[in-house]
Amino acid sequence: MSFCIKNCEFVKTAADSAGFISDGRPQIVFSGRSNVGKSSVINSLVRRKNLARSSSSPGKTTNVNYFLIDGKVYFVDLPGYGYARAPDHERRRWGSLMESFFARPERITLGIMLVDMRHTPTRDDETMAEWFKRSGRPFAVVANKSDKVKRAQTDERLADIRGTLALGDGARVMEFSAEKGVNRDALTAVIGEYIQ
Ligand SMILES: Nc1nc2c(ncn2[C@@H]2O[C@H](COP(=O)(O)OP(=O)(O)OP(=O)(O)O)[C@@H](O)[C@H]2O)c(=O)[nH]1
Ligand SMILES: [Mg+2]
Repeated sequence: MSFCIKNCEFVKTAADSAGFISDGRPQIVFSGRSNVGKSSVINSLVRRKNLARSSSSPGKTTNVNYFLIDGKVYFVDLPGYGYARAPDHERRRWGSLMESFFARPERITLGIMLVDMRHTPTRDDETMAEWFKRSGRPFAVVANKSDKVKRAQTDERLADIRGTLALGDGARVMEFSAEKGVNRDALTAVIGEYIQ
């Protein structure tokens, strides 16, 4: 399968819980640190260069952005976290936005948690993994930027990510490269399992 066969579009940005969408369509929820490649991964999955980026003008990056794919499934771009220079009030805003988002976990069809494959997940990543675990909803960890990792280090990097995030054996961790398209079809298939 593939996404965005007919059309995909940015639908809205939500600054608080009043703006969250709950219309019964499945929602694939992407999260990760600032700069990890959330927008790039979404663009890679829909095979468009600019779908996700086009909506992320400054000031909107700390909101929840919704994209509607072929009229039937939402890709939800959660605001990036862990930006070192973010002012305190922005960190607090991020925290309360996430709290209200995860307060209704039944909206989450599948979580896609992105980490940078090159690095050990940060404390913020661990916190994010906790949000997903506590939600009780299925989620997969996607290790992006695999094109920057040497082949010989793949297993070690994936094991480190699995260990640091304390993921159970059943949890899915996959390497990915939005830049090179590595595992694009595999991730498309994983998402496909949840939106039939
Ligand atoms: N080498 C490499 N670079 C990547 C990959 N994916 C994204 N990037 C680069 O990483 C940078 C950040 O990508 P974005 O997609 O904007 O990241 P983001 O997580 O959406 O960032 P924010 O929205 O600011 O939180 C860009 O310079 C991308 O070109 C990848 O798979 N490999
Ligand atoms: Mg982005």
